[in-house]
Amino acid sequence: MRKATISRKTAETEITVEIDLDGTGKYDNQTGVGFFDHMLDQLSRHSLIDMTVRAKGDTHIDDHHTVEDTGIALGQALARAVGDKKGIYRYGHFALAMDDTQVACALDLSARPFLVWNVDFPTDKIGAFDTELVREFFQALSTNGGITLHIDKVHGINSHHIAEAAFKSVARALRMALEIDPRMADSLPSTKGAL
Ligand SMILES: [Mn+2]
Repeated sequence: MRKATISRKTAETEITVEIDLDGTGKYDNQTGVGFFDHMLDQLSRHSLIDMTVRAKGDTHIDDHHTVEDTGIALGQALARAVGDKKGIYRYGHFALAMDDTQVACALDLSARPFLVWNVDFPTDKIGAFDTELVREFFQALSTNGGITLHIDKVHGINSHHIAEAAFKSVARALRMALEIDPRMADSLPSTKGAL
């Protein structure tokens, strides 16, 4: 079963993440940060990873710790749930169009964390949400999930669309990478013998 639950508590946040990689995209995400919940819902829906997130953070300061630490917990859950990676496609990519915006993601479930982030936002805020936190989330996800993660904005002029297209492109790329390749059976998609 490719499932995992991670609970993580610090002085700044208390977070529980529960995922099932072989789900249907069911989600129940409550972080106290409305726009971020909307993004996590997209991540679940379009990756088909079932996802329940509960986060209580120091949002009286700002949303930074809550968003970053949710990325850490979600990355740890992904790494645990994917297990030994036998039979998976490993690589995923998706160029996602949303109205004015196109964001492209290419990723490798490599165990070699690396974030390439070529995304700029025309505004500092989406409602009350700081746009710079989108990068913080994907940095934490990459580092803790062991993901080589490249995200490029091809074009786009609306910050809400740019953030949402980033989450959706990563979701679809993750779906591809996590899928079981029927030609790979029990073997590992690497010539090194380990991932
Ligand atoms: Mn939206």
